[in-house]
Amino acid sequence: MNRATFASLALSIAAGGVVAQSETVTVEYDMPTLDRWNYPFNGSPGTRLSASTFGAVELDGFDDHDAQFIVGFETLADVMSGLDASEYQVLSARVTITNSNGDEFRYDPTYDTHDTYLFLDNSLDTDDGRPVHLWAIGYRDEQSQSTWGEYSAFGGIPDVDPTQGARYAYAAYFPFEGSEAVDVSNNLKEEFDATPMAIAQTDAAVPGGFVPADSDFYFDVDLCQPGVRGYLAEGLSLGEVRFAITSLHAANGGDGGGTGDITYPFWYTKENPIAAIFGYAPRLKLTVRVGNPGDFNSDGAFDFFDVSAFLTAFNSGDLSADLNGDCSLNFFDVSAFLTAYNAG
Ligand SMILES: [Ca+2]
Ligand SMILES: [Ca+2]
Ligand SMILES: [Ca+2]
Ligand SMILES: [Ca+2]
Repeated sequence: MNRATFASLALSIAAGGVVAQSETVTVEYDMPTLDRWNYPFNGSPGTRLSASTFGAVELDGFDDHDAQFIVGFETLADVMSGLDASEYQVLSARVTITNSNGDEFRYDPTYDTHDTYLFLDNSLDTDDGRPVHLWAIGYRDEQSQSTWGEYSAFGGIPDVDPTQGARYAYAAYFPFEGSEAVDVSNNLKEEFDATPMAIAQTDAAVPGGFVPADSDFYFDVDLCQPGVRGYLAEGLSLGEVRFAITSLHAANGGDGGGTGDITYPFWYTKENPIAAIFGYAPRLKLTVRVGNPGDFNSDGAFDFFDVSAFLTAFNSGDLSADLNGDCSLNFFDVSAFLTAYNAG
């Protein structure tokens, strides 16, 4: 965002409480401002050199999604914070992470339903490997994004000792638009399926095959899942966008305890010196239209070119024209555009 535009945005907010024009901003961060291994038995949550994800499958007293990885990206310096969530229309978002361990876990690019985890030997799984999920974050016990961070305590009083249902910040999804964030940490015990906002994809392995070390996995956020755009908008309004990453690879060996070979991934954190050198830390690329979408081409003026750009996007099925956020294009979007345009 150039300084002049930023100043005029600020002026228009001061004047009327709403931004009377828009700016389309792409941010690209090669490192998070927050990352932590969100695991109950972890004395150094924010400073580990890697964060594993695995599941405590069939273990009472532990969350199914036992070892979670939390990443956050501060956007304050690039995207104006503090606006109403409706003033942020996220157009695309990609999170990328890189595994540090080689040939220990298998790649699965598709969702596995909860019933496929019923036996630890994976005998009910129809495709080898387990997917890695990207989720929103929900908070319990009065915690929030504003109070809970990289070095905060793991959690409070568990539902079942020693740690089940205790984590302050949990992987979450929104079953329908307008829903509260629902904890997915125990979706096996509670026998439900939840759709993540993305499943990790990589070009470095074939589905079912072992993954070599230092492979990039990217999550292209599905902005059409209920609640996802609202969640990202709220993060941008707070000045930081956060995600939870989980997988339900069985917790054999290493961090996960027990015997046997490690079969789950480890992800580089920003604290890892190798990650800093080679660019393996969690990354985010996000494009958002900030402000009044009536200024559809984000040039600061409301004129014929906005109408034309909107109609072109609308007619080509481009979801940037989906102004009411329901992922379909129809009369309601035209109406929302005209309302926004006339307010400009
Ligand atoms: Ca699968
Ligand atoms: Ca599978
Ligand atoms: Ca314009
Ligand atoms: Ca729509």
